[in-house]
Amino acid sequence: MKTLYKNILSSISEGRKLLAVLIDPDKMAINKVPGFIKKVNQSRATHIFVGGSTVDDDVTERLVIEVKKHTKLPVVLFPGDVTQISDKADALLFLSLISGNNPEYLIGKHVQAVSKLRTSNLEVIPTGYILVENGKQTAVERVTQTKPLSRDNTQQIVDTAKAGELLGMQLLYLEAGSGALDPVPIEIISFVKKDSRVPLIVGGGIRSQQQLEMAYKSGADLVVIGTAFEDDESFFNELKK
Ligand code: 1GP
Repeated sequence: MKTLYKNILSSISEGRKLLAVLIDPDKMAINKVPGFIKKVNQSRATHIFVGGSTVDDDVTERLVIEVKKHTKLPVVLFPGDVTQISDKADALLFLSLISGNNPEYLIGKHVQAVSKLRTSNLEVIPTGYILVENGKQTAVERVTQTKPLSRDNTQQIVDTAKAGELLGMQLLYLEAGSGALDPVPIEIISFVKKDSRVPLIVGGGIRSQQQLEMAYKSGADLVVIGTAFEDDESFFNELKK
């Protein structure tokens, strides 16, 4: 049943905020999965995202299978590349990097993905992915050869998000980049939220409960956190159910 997007919409209408724990298959050994997922299950996390900028073939699928053995939370692919698409997950963020001008990440990779998606049961969710400058170069920037949008040009970010919505994106993702020095500024989150009608995901550089709450308060519907859990799993203790 393809209910993930519907569930996101119902959560928003009921005022429930969502939290995704991001697992990078490149950084998580399979034998660490059970212990890690146990902590995820005890936390307020509502989704597990799986993906990374550079991941070897088949690693993602093995990880997804192992994760699914230990949780009922939906597993959503957040792929850095076509090779990270696995039928074993529940859904796929079909990311279009609308902040950049690289056709490969606007449409090229998507065309390559179709032969896999045509025969899969994955719920495919078109997502406008917007990279916002954070103070240092991120993996997304390096891999996609695109520049992030300047954090000083809020209007450009708001217009980019709106253009994504008008193109039919069902989600918008404001991304500061994995391990960002500074998360997406709260004013930017709030302006984008006010101007758009689709659910808003925010991620990159969020390391504290306070930053998480600020992101929610300014309009994020779903926050993604990866590095903070990779660096210190005790962060889960602050985010208990
Ligand atoms: C990265 O938005 C995600 O693509 C999460 O970022 O790893 O900094 O939490 P962090």
